[in-house]
Amino acid sequence: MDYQTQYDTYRTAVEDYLNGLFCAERPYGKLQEAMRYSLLAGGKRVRPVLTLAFCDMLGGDWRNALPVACALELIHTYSLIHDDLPCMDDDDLRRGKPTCHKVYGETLAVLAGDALQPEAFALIANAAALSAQQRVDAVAALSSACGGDGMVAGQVLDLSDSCKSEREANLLHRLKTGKLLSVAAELGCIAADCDKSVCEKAIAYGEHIGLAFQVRDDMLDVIGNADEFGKPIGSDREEGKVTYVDLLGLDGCRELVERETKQAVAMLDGWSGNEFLCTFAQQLAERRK
Ligand code: GRG
Repeated sequence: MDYQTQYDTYRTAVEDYLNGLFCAERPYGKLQEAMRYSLLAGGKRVRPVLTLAFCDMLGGDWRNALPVACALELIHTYSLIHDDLPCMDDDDLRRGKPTCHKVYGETLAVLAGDALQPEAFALIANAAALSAQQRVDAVAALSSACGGDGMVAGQVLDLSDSCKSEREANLLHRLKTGKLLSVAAELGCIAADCDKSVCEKAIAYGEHIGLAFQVRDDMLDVIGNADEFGKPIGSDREEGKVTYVDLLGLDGCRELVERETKQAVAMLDGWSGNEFLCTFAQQLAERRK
């Protein structure tokens, strides 16, 4: 199977799974609608695809990993809804569409993000094809990645405007962006029932692509196309953020993305069937959206 067909196979399975969530009739106004609005707004599904691909490469049945992969996408979606709020980045557009609070108001957007978090852990708790130990391991990995020593800590650093050096930027982005990408790989290993040494290499792959992903994001904020990127170009600058482009220049950023991508690919050495994940890392490094 070629790379794009494999990506589309995973991505379609994720879309179908997500599409089946929060659609029962409920007398809670527009809560479910707001959750689905952001969940089904056309994300690239990078994180769940990564989970499914790791599970697949490591000999697991990737379909069994769908609940944990989609749990991660619920967490990612909550983080985007909250990040776009007026009290955080105050963005009107995400993926080329009005942000959740622009459509449903601030209160419901906060609550939609709130609801997505426990719902994510419920998906894992109820993942029938995984053992009790696998579910506990997945909950522990995901909660640690998105919690007070993970993505939320990265967001606090980002909003505190304290990032002035490459070292500070690395810590911020290792937490804010890197944690969800490395846990994506780790969840795939957990679903395939791998031992710790395998998980460690997968996590390292996720950390390297995480940094490359963020640096590329900062580059696209300068050299991207607003229609493709889904939000206005230059928004980081406007918000007064110090980006990797400020710290390293565009050429320095290109070199860093290349180096991190190579290091990510090196983590896959020795695993048969690693072609998809090698190409995945390279595609992220060259992405335009
Ligand atoms: C609110 C606790 C809290 C955290 C927010 C994820 C995040 C932290 C902020 C989003 C802003 C941002 C630029 C984060 C860097 C990571 C990143 C590029 C996220 C966007 O992920 P993609 O490109 O999004 O995978 P899609 O739209 O494809 O799902």
